[in-house]
Amino acid sequence: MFEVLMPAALSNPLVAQEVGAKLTLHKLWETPDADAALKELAPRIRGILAGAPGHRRVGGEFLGQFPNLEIVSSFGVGYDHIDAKWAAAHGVVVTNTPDVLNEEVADTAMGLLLSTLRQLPQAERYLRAGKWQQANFPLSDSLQGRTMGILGLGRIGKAIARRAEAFGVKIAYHGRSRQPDVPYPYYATVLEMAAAVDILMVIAPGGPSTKHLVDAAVLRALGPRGVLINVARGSLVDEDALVAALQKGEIMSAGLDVFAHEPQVPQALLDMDHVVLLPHVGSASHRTRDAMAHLVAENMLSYAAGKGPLTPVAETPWPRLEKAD
Ligand code: NAP
Ligand code: 8YV
Repeated sequence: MFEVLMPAALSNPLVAQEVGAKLTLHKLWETPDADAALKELAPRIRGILAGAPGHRRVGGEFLGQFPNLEIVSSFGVGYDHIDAKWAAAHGVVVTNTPDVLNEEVADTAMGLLLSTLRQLPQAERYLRAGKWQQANFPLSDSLQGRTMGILGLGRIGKAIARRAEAFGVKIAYHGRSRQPDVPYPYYATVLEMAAAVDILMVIAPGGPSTKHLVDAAVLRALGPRGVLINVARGSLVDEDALVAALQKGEIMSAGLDVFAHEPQVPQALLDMDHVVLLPHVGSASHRTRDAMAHLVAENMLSYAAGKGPLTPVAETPWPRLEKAD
């Protein structure tokens, strides 16, 4: 029997329903004494259903408790909360939920960008406060005539680029390498790209290799008409530097779906009326969250049936690489 552990409840109930219908599923948070239950279950657990960022960190210390662990199936495409290198070194496959959320997150990114530039949330608050009776809402900035630099032109970055092009926005991009089949100008550093654009769209993975890629110097290079949109992870942006740049007018505005210490949002950002702040809702529609949940379950079920995982992450390719002697 393939026994699976769900350490914490996922926001979408489909995962537990679909996995629980076919495999033995242990919901740790429902047990009265989680520590005792963990000790007793640990040797039998072959699969773990993990939550999204903001949920508990799935590091080697946690995973090391399960001597017969084979697969961690995680809800979300970003897996910076999972120690995938530890998993690879211990023969554990990690899966995520790529592609099924591309269009939703790209829609959210464009909505956030338009909201930030055209001040749509502020205009709505103005109307509701009855201020329209006294005067029209002030004129806003515009998306037109702008150039967007995309930090991370991957699956979601490309879906954002397609949309931005349809809005008449020019595109540039930065990643670790130039993509030969991409028509947009490539910049080898974020700093050079920020100096050449007036929208910086952040949609690269989180984790140590991208920590604070957007720092004070990048924000200064983006300039006083510059707008930062972050729909990736809070860790990519130096949040203190961002607050300072906004306070000093070194950039014009920001639209943020993600933060350094979710669900905490710095008071300084909450106090600013010219930024737009969302509670990490990039993929958060019923349709897309159901598609993600289904893929989490399918990864586990396919693996347990001996057919291998559907969407393993890069660090744990499938079939497993042979170890060199
Ligand atoms: P993806 O297809 O893997 O694309 C990631 C892109 O980032 C690639 O183009 C990659 O290009 C670039 N990149 C990776 N490491 C980099 C580095 N160190 N420096 C510069 N660029 C780097 O990923 P995706 O599916 O588009 O998802 C991107 C991220 O979006 C996820 O990891 C997740 O954190 C975030 N996300 C957020 C939400 C939300 O709700 N707000 C929803 C979904 C996803 P190179 O390989 O050339 O560097
Ligand atoms: C998460 C995300 O799934 O996929 C990601 O990387 O950030 C989101 O889609 C969301 O945080 C789930 O709670």
